[in-house]
Amino acid sequence: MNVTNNLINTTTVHWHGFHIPAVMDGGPHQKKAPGTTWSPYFQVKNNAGLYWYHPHLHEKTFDQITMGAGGLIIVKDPIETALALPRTYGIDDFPLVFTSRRFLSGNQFSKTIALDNYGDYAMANGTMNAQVNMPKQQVRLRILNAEIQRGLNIGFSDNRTFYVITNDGGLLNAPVAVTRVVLMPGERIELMVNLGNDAVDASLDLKAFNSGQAFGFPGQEGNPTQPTGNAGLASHHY
Ligand SMILES: [Cu+2]
Repeated sequence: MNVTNNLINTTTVHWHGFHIPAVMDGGPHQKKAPGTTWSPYFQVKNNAGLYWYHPHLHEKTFDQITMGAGGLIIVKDPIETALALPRTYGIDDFPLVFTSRRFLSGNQFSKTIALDNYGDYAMANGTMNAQVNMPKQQVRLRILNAEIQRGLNIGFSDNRTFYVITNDGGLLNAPVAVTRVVLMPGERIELMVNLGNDAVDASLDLKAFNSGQAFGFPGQEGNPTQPTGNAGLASHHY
Protein backbone atom coordinates (compact mmCIF):
# COMPACT_ATOMS: atom_id res chain seq x y z
CA MET A 1 0.00 0.00 0.00
CA ASN A 2 1.13 3.53 -0.65
CA VAL A 3 0.06 5.81 2.19
CA THR A 4 0.63 9.46 1.30
CA ASN A 5 0.33 12.08 4.01
CA ASN A 6 -1.53 14.98 2.42
CA LEU A 7 -2.15 16.65 5.77
CA ILE A 8 -0.22 19.74 6.85
CA ASN A 9 0.73 17.81 10.01
CA THR A 10 2.75 14.73 10.84
CA THR A 11 0.65 11.57 11.23
CA THR A 12 0.82 7.77 11.40
CA VAL A 13 -1.54 5.11 10.03
CA HIS A 14 -2.18 2.10 12.27
CA TRP A 15 -3.83 -1.11 10.96
CA HIS A 16 -6.10 -1.89 13.89
CA GLY A 17 -6.45 -5.62 14.56
CA PHE A 18 -3.99 -6.96 12.00
CA HIS A 19 -1.40 -9.62 12.79
CA ILE A 20 1.57 -7.96 11.12
CA PRO A 21 5.22 -7.10 11.78
CA ALA A 22 5.56 -4.12 14.14
CA VAL A 23 7.49 -2.13 11.55
CA MET A 24 4.44 -2.24 9.25
CA ASP A 25 1.95 -1.25 11.94
CA GLY A 26 2.14 2.57 11.96
CA GLY A 27 2.34 2.99 15.71
CA PRO A 28 2.92 6.31 17.50
CA HIS A 29 6.70 6.14 16.90
CA GLN A 30 6.43 5.66 13.12
CA LYS A 31 5.90 9.29 12.21
CA LYS A 32 5.16 10.27 8.64
CA ALA A 33 5.93 13.86 7.67
CA PRO A 34 3.61 15.93 5.50
CA GLY A 35 4.08 15.25 1.81
CA THR A 36 5.78 11.88 2.29
CA THR A 37 4.63 8.43 1.16
CA TRP A 38 4.94 5.30 3.31
CA SER A 39 4.75 1.91 1.60
CA PRO A 40 4.02 -0.83 4.15
CA TYR A 41 3.52 -4.39 2.91
CA PHE A 42 2.23 -7.47 4.66
CA GLN A 43 0.37 -10.71 4.11
CA VAL A 44 -3.15 -10.64 5.57
CA LYS A 45 -3.30 -13.53 8.05
CA ASN A 46 -6.44 -12.47 9.89
CA ASN A 47 -9.74 -14.29 9.71
CA ALA A 48 -12.55 -12.79 7.67
CA GLY A 49 -14.09 -9.92 9.60
CA LEU A 50 -14.16 -6.19 10.10
CA TYR A 51 -10.94 -4.26 10.78
CA TRP A 52 -9.97 -0.63 10.51
CA TYR A 53 -7.17 1.88 10.22
CA HIS A 54 -6.68 5.14 12.06
CA PRO A 55 -3.96 7.69 12.84
CA HIS A 56 -1.98 6.90 15.97
CA LEU A 57 0.33 9.87 16.50
CA HIS A 58 1.00 10.58 20.17
CA GLU A 59 -1.39 13.27 21.47
CA LYS A 60 -2.79 13.82 17.96
CA THR A 61 -4.93 10.71 17.46
CA PHE A 62 -8.10 12.32 18.82
CA ASP A 63 -7.63 15.45 16.72
CA GLN A 64 -6.94 13.60 13.48
CA ILE A 65 -9.72 11.03 13.91
CA THR A 66 -12.14 13.85 14.73
CA MET A 67 -11.25 15.47 11.43
CA GLY A 68 -12.05 12.23 9.59
CA ALA A 69 -8.83 10.26 9.14
CA GLY A 70 -9.50 6.52 9.35
CA GLY A 71 -11.73 3.91 7.75
CA LEU A 72 -12.88 0.31 7.57
CA ILE A 73 -11.17 -2.72 6.05
CA ILE A 74 -13.24 -5.82 5.27
CA VAL A 75 -11.22 -9.04 5.22
CA LYS A 76 -12.63 -12.02 3.31
CA ASP A 77 -11.55 -15.66 3.34
CA PRO A 78 -12.81 -19.01 1.95
CA ILE A 79 -14.46 -20.01 5.25
CA GLU A 80 -16.67 -16.95 5.34
CA THR A 81 -17.30 -17.07 1.59
CA ALA A 82 -18.63 -20.64 1.88
CA LEU A 83 -21.39 -19.55 4.28
CA ALA A 84 -24.82 -18.42 3.12
CA LEU A 85 -24.45 -14.89 4.51
CA PRO A 86 -25.55 -11.61 2.91
CA ARG A 87 -22.52 -9.90 1.41
CA THR A 88 -23.78 -7.46 -1.20
CA TYR A 89 -22.45 -4.10 -0.10
CA GLY A 90 -25.16 -1.47 0.35
CA ILE A 91 -27.93 -3.93 -0.55
CA ASP A 92 -28.04 -6.49 2.26
CA ASP A 93 -24.65 -5.82 3.88
CA PHE A 94 -24.07 -2.41 5.51
CA PRO A 95 -20.97 -1.05 7.25
CA LEU A 96 -21.73 1.26 10.20
CA VAL A 97 -19.13 3.41 11.97
CA PHE A 98 -20.40 4.99 15.18
CA THR A 99 -18.79 8.16 16.50
CA SER A 100 -19.87 11.39 18.14
CA ARG A 101 -18.88 15.03 17.98
CA ARG A 102 -19.29 18.20 19.97
CA PHE A 103 -19.68 21.48 18.08
CA LEU A 104 -18.48 25.02 18.62
CA SER A 105 -20.45 28.01 17.45
CA GLY A 106 -19.92 28.22 13.70
CA ASN A 107 -20.42 24.45 13.48
CA GLN A 108 -16.74 23.64 13.92
CA PHE A 109 -15.71 20.44 15.63
CA SER A 110 -14.64 20.97 19.22
CA LYS A 111 -11.41 19.04 19.92
CA THR A 112 -10.53 19.60 23.56
CA ILE A 113 -9.54 16.11 24.63
CA ALA A 114 -10.48 16.48 28.30
CA LEU A 115 -13.92 17.84 27.41
CA ASP A 116 -14.87 16.33 24.09
CA ASN A 117 -13.90 12.67 24.20
CA TYR A 118 -17.63 12.18 24.75
CA GLY A 119 -19.24 14.06 21.89
CA ASP A 120 -22.86 15.04 22.44
CA TYR A 121 -24.11 14.38 18.91
CA ALA A 122 -24.19 10.74 17.82
CA MET A 123 -23.14 9.94 14.26
CA ALA A 124 -23.33 6.93 11.97
CA ASN A 125 -20.85 6.98 9.08
CA GLY A 126 -20.17 10.66 9.77
CA THR A 127 -23.86 11.58 9.52
CA MET A 128 -26.29 12.74 12.18
CA ASN A 129 -29.74 11.10 12.05
CA ALA A 130 -28.54 8.71 9.36
CA GLN A 131 -31.20 6.70 7.56
CA VAL A 132 -31.02 3.92 5.02
CA ASN A 133 -33.48 1.74 3.11
CA MET A 134 -33.11 -1.97 3.63
CA PRO A 135 -34.74 -5.04 2.06
CA LYS A 136 -37.41 -7.16 3.76
CA GLN A 137 -35.10 -10.07 4.60
CA GLN A 138 -32.09 -11.03 6.74
CA VAL A 139 -29.62 -8.13 6.73
CA ARG A 140 -25.96 -8.03 7.80
CA LEU A 141 -24.57 -5.03 9.69
CA ARG A 142 -20.81 -4.61 10.17
CA ILE A 143 -20.29 -2.25 13.08
CA LEU A 144 -17.26 -0.38 14.40
CA ASN A 145 -17.35 1.64 17.62
CA ALA A 146 -15.04 4.49 16.55
CA GLU A 147 -15.79 6.58 19.62
CA ILE A 148 -12.77 7.92 21.51
CA GLN A 149 -13.99 6.82 24.91
CA ARG A 150 -17.70 5.88 24.93
CA GLY A 151 -18.91 2.30 25.10
CA LEU A 152 -22.14 1.55 23.23
CA ASN A 153 -24.90 -0.74 24.48
CA ILE A 154 -26.39 -1.52 21.09
CA GLY A 155 -29.89 -2.78 20.39
CA PHE A 156 -33.00 -2.09 18.33
CA SER A 157 -35.86 0.25 19.24
CA ASP A 158 -38.36 -2.63 19.45
CA ASN A 159 -35.94 -4.76 21.49
CA ARG A 160 -35.97 -7.49 18.84
CA THR A 161 -33.53 -10.37 19.01
CA PHE A 162 -30.60 -10.25 16.60
CA TYR A 163 -27.55 -12.45 16.08
CA VAL A 164 -23.89 -11.58 16.60
CA ILE A 165 -21.86 -13.51 14.01
CA THR A 166 -18.35 -12.02 14.33
CA ASN A 167 -16.19 -10.18 16.82
CA ASP A 168 -12.66 -8.73 16.65
CA GLY A 169 -11.23 -12.15 15.84
CA GLY A 170 -13.61 -13.02 13.01
CA LEU A 171 -16.51 -15.46 12.79
CA LEU A 172 -17.86 -16.93 16.02
CA ASN A 173 -18.35 -20.69 16.21
CA ALA A 174 -22.10 -20.10 16.06
CA PRO A 175 -24.38 -17.04 15.95
CA VAL A 176 -25.23 -15.65 19.40
CA ALA A 177 -28.80 -14.45 19.95
CA VAL A 178 -29.02 -11.18 21.91
CA THR A 179 -31.19 -8.11 22.33
CA ARG A 180 -28.24 -5.91 23.39
CA VAL A 181 -24.52 -6.07 22.71
CA VAL A 182 -21.85 -3.88 24.31
CA LEU A 183 -19.17 -2.52 22.03
CA MET A 184 -16.20 -0.62 23.47
CA PRO A 185 -14.06 1.87 21.49
CA GLY A 186 -12.15 0.18 18.68
CA GLU A 187 -14.26 -3.00 18.85
CA ARG A 188 -16.03 -4.49 15.86
CA ILE A 189 -18.90 -6.91 15.47
CA GLU A 190 -21.05 -8.14 12.64
CA LEU A 191 -24.68 -8.86 13.32
CA MET A 192 -27.60 -10.36 11.45
CA VAL A 193 -31.10 -8.96 11.90
CA ASN A 194 -34.27 -10.35 10.35
CA LEU A 195 -36.43 -7.72 8.65
CA GLY A 196 -38.49 -10.35 6.84
CA ASN A 197 -41.43 -10.11 9.23
CA ASP A 198 -41.64 -6.30 9.13
CA ALA A 199 -44.24 -4.37 7.20
CA VAL A 200 -43.10 -2.62 4.03
CA ASP A 201 -42.35 1.05 4.87
CA ALA A 202 -41.98 0.27 8.57
CA SER A 203 -39.01 1.86 10.32
CA LEU A 204 -36.64 0.60 12.96
CA ASP A 205 -33.96 2.40 14.95
CA LEU A 206 -30.61 0.97 15.95
CA LYS A 207 -29.75 2.68 19.23
CA ALA A 208 -27.24 2.95 22.05
CA PHE A 209 -29.11 2.13 25.26
CA ASN A 210 -26.51 3.77 27.49
CA SER A 211 -28.80 4.88 30.29
CA GLY A 212 -28.81 2.77 33.42
CA GLN A 213 -25.37 1.25 32.87
CA ALA A 214 -23.25 0.60 35.93
CA PHE A 215 -20.97 3.35 37.23
CA GLY A 216 -17.70 3.00 35.35
CA PHE A 217 -19.26 2.12 32.02
CA PRO A 218 -17.60 4.69 29.75
CA GLY A 219 -20.31 6.98 28.46
CA GLN A 220 -23.16 5.68 30.59
CA GLU A 221 -25.97 8.15 31.02
CA GLY A 222 -28.02 8.44 34.16
CA ASN A 223 -30.88 10.04 32.33
CA PRO A 224 -32.42 8.65 29.13
CA THR A 225 -33.33 12.18 28.07
CA GLN A 226 -29.67 13.26 27.97
CA PRO A 227 -28.43 13.81 24.41
CA THR A 228 -26.72 10.44 24.32
CA GLY A 229 -28.82 8.68 26.95
CA ASN A 230 -30.66 6.61 24.40
CA ALA A 231 -29.19 8.13 21.29
CA GLY A 232 -30.47 6.97 17.93
CA LEU A 233 -27.35 5.71 16.16
CA ALA A 234 -28.92 5.02 12.83
CA SER A 235 -32.48 4.82 11.66
CA HIS A 236 -33.23 2.03 9.27
CA HIS A 237 -36.16 2.60 6.97
CA TYR A 238 -37.12 -0.19 4.66
CU1 LIG B 1 -6.55 1.17 17.11
